[in-house]
Amino acid sequence: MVRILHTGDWHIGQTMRGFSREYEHRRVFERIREILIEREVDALIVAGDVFDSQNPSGESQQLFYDTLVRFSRARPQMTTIIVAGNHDAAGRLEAPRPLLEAFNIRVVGNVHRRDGRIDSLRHLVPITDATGSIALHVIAVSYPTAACLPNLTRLDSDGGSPVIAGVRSLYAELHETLGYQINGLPFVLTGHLHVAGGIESEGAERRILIGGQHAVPHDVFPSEASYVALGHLHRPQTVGRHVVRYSGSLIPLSATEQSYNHGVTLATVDGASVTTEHISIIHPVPYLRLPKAGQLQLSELGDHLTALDLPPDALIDNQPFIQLHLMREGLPPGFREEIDRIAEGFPVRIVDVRVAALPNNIPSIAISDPFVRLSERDPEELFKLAFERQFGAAPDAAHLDVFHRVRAEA
Ligand SMILES: [Mn+2]
Repeated sequence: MVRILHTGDWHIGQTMRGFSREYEHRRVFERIREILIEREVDALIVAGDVFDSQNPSGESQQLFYDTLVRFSRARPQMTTIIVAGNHDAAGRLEAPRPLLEAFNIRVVGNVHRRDGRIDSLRHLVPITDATGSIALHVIAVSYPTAACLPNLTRLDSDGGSPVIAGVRSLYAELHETLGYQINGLPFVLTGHLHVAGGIESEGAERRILIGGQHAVPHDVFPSEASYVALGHLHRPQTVGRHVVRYSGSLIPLSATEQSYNHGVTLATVDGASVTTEHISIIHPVPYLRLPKAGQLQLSELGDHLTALDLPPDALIDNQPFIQLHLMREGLPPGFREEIDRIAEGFPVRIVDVRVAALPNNIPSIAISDPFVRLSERDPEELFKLAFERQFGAAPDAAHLDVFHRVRAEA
């Protein structure tokens, strides 16, 4: 039996309206360290987007390596697998490989090819169980850039997307080439990409483009895989099969993620049987909606902040994040500055401001409102206006969901 802890989309170094997330990262990493011990984890998979930026700061890199050492000391026998996401710089992540391998940490930043053939052993990571014998393999695959995919012109063009065909061929090639080394043992795949909910997303007519990338159907992963550990989408979810799963992000990285049940996934592989469990991780800092429902007038903001009754001497790291919902009526131009002025005396961090929707019948007048600058508008409201103008009806929940995902990636 092998216990795998699957996480991803850490986005170390991320800031929200200029506020550092380091304190939250340290807290959730400490929780993961406890889980590694409590659940006697054999393998830790970090499925991409370790850092928020291709050029992470010294502080971000220090937090990352400090965390890896702490995890490694907590479970010395554990193997750690890290793959690069689209936010990571492949070469930078792979640079300390010799040092990391001394800690039983394997990093795959890229798909490595020699003379067009995949360097498959770079992607193969054997995992030992509690008895010390190899019980499973991880085939580690990073975010598939165009350069990672096989020569697309060689692929059969059956009218489908060449990117989907390329990703399918990449996983098939790895599975095929490594068959001998896997030697009948279970194997787990990793991936950092957008996997669509079902097979219907394939085919030219329903091809989905998200953030400039193709969504691939879940059947691009060989069905023999015991588990597929995915990164990229921040909501924890299974896709198509219960063993194809996004663990989701650890903390809300945008207002949209505020309601997500953040956490990690524990996958237990025992021969042919695979069970998965989502382990929730409590957000170390409250993220509050103000007011709890509806909207408030700007003039009421001070009273609402007073009513929160927060300890006035709270350090910045412990101050709650606030999403503010404001009524449109009577909102002065430059109201953002006014919000900051009111909030200044309170131990809060206002990171998201939303202004109530306009009445549906006057979108064209509202668009030309000279008193509200574009930067002061709520992107969701602008999307709704544009959608209604184009289609004559309000967007439904699925449209808004896609919009927020694209926005989060932009
Ligand atoms: Mn990503």
